[in-house]
Amino acid sequence: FCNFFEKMHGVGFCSPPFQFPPFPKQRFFMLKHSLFSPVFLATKRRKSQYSLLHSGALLPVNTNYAMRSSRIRIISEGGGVCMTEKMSTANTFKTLVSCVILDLDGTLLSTDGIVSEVLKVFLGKHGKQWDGREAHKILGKTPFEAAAVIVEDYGLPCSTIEFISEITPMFSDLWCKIKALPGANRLIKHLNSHGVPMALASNSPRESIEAKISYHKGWKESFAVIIGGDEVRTGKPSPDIFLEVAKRLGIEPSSCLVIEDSLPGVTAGKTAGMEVVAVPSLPKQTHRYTAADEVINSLLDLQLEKWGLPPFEDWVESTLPIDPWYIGGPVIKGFGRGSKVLGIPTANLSTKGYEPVISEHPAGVYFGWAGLSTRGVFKMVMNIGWNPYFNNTEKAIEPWLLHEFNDDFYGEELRLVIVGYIRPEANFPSLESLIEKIHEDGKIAERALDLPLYSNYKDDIYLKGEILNDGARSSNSLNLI
Ligand code: ADP
Ligand code: RBF
Ligand code: MG
Repeated sequence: FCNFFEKMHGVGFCSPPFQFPPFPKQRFFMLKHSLFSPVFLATKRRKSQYSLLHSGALLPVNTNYAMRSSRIRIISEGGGVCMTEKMSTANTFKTLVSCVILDLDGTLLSTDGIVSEVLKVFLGKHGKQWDGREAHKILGKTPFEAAAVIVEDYGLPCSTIEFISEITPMFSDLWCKIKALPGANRLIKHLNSHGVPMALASNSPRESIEAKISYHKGWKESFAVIIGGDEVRTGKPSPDIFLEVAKRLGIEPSSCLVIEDSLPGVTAGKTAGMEVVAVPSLPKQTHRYTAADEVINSLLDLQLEKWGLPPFEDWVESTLPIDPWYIGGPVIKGFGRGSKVLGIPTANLSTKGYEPVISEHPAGVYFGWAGLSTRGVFKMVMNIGWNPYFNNTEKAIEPWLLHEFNDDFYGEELRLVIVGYIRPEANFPSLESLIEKIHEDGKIAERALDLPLYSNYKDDIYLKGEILNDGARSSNSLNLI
């Protein structure tokens, strides 16, 4: 059992300040409590009274913890399973799972861009214009349902079947271009290396799934089960696909964790009785996902230990190393908000020509090195996104150079190499709390950039080199992680 706990949570029991001898002679219980997520370890003292020993995350000290709260429950006793009579009915804690079921389009693959590309061309031929705002209407639907929506909304002079037969070859030609979303390869490799069973459950036909994943090394072999929309009676939001996956894996639905980007997918997972993490693929949609057990911003933010799965071990001092990417150009005027409102100046770059690079990276706080042609190389922390506190309409980059300058440098060439990730973009209850958080981000970046892992990039020739015609050097590396 000790080994089990250690394996599941990647932590040693007795590491200070959690010294708690004598360990081996005790019987252990794994407990879950809504206040101390996710899991902690206890020994039984008397009837219904436990001593907390160690948590995977937050537990402050080894306190005596009586089973006074109705929200505490025993998940596992000595490796077996036992539930207390006081187990809460409130859905405030997360359940331990033993497998992960992944959706494909929009969850592992960045399919949205291809969909827009095809619809732009097709609708253009018919004198219509694809309106990106329609995207949410087709998200997560079966190909037939999605096609029917478009035929109807655009009043196309063809049947849904005719429409499908025209656009299917257009899609097939582009499948080789679909990139893995940031964090997708990292997740697959991690679960693989820990022997956690994985399945793929998509509304796409089985044949399209196979074709799409064939361009991604190691994916097909990673899934114990793959099920397409054409292999069950009804697609998502019906639970059929997920229930069939659970059956074939031989795992109870309640022990399955579904990861989904679309609303129909979330509904399907919940109806199947599974735990569901939503990773919305369209911006500003979080509020629609209330049915999910958790909503995260991107796969980079997935905390597997919350579900009793082995945690990622690649975070270094509150930062996640990413494959570096590059962006640059002359500094332009922004909203004039940075220094005036926040006291934190951010040197804005034009997003023109960089839209694909920017859309590829999830909204969030990143850091790296900034080169200014005549001034040198400086540490930098930045935000990518819509600044929820100010609710911008365009996704933008806001780099704050961690250095005091005596004057402005508008018009100067700024080059950035982005090497790590800190956190998702968030909203804040007050301006003060936003400012405080940005300063905290600055400190994290400042410290991390001294680690050899990140400091080596300070000498990257891109930061000091000649001005290239197109500014950006390489953009697609994040999805390698
Ligand atoms: P804007 O909205 O025009 O970007 P800001 O108030 O955000 O205005 O200020 C950004 C400008 O301040 C930059 O373009 C740059 O010229 C200057 N600046 C001075 N110090 C810094 C710094 N440490 N980081 C970023 N920009 C700085
Ligand atoms: N704005 C937000 O609304 N939410 C954030 O989480 C957020 N994080 C930031 C982190 C850093 C390191 C920086 C430099 C800025 C961040 N901002 C955030 C953006 C801030 O709102 C922006 O710089 C101003 O709006 C200036 O235009
Ligand atoms: Mg600015």
